[in-house]
Amino acid sequence: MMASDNISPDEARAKFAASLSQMYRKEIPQYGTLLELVSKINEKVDKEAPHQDPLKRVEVERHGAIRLGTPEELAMMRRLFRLMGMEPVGYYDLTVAGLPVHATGFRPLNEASLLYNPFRVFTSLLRLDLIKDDALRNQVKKILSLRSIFTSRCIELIEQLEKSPDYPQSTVDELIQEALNTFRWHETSTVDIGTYKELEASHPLIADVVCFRGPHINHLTPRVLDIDAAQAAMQSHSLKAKSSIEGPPPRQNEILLRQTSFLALEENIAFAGGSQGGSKHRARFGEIEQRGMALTPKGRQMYDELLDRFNRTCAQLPPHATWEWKSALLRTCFEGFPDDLDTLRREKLAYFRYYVIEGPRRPLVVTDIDSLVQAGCVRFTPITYEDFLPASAAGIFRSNLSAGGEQLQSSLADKEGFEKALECSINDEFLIYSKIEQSSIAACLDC
Ligand code: OOG
Ligand code: NI
Repeated sequence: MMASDNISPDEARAKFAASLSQMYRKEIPQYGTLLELVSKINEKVDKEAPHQDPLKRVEVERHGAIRLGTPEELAMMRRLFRLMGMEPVGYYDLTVAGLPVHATGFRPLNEASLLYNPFRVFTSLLRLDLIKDDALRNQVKKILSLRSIFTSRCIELIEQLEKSPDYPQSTVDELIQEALNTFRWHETSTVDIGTYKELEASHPLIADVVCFRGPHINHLTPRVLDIDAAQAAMQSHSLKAKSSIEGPPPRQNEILLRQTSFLALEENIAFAGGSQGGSKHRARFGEIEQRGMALTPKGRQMYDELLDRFNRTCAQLPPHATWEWKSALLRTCFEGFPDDLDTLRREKLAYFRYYVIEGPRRPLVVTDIDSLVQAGCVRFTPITYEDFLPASAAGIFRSNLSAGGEQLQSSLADKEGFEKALECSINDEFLIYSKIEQSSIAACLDC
């Protein structure tokens, strides 16, 4: 194969994201409606006000989510995603929210790749160790051991591309087509209705992970530049929007991530062993998100504390408390979180990227970046948050699963266990943002 036929992992990721989006649009027409309304809002906001990321990036920006059953499935998924330039970043423990899963986000690491296409996948793994009933756990293990979520050709291609110094377009195209099979929806469960009901009763999430041939993509999320407008638009397009927006309140300078979704569809499924129908499954939904700036550990701690205060106060509100009431409360709780860029920067609450401005004269003695900022020869913009939020993720999970299931009592993070399954370590999100900030500072000082 000639070298000119090679494509890059970034191109592979962009192609894969586009193919997946096309497939999901066919599977879930409401996702198409969501994309259209988001596009219109983004165009309008882009015309009216400047924002952090170029519209070209925002327009293709999506995240998806899958739920895996075994360590082997996770390890192979990691190998597949690596070929598309996506690495695991962040550990999300969802047991705190009563969900028997933990997760990571696969995403590109460097700025150029993020700009090219920031596609990311929230990937959770079932915590078999948390299924207390021995018989049930063994049954789950047995069912999962009988499935293979990747086609054998997909695995062959992964192995071939891992060894090859080349990245031929035709091989990558074939890999993408094979990989799509892993993410598609299967109407027929691999188990009979009795087993399905039993697993659903233990936890609806367990039924969703265990009873199908593969980890159907359960949502694809476009990025919107004004989530409050999008929430209203969803309602006027008869999409059953979740009542509240997860994450921080609206601000002048957006932080982290705000998310909302339309509720999971109730889909008819058929069962193995002859019984066709008889149950509905809720797993697949649509979500939108607005991304703000990445916070430092100090900023993140402040965010977590304020959100915690909001949740505690919310728990005391009467049951008829409306979303308007709660969102006013959320705003009040966050009043103490500075909302101007310079304070956020000086107090080291958020990460920034610094760049040199042509024109103003540099001070004779440059001691640090602040002296350059004060002299007006360096400016800064916030770095976009590229990851997820565990509390928001839990809220999204919960509003899209059928009610029921035993509540877990414990909060048992097991990052080590997750990394063992992954067969590599998870990247630290703070370190990634901090490196981007530091190298931009070094470049400005060096100038
Ligand atoms: C994942 C839910 C979490 C997000 O954006 O935080 C998520 C799932 O339901 O599998 O997608
Ligand atoms: Ni999501």
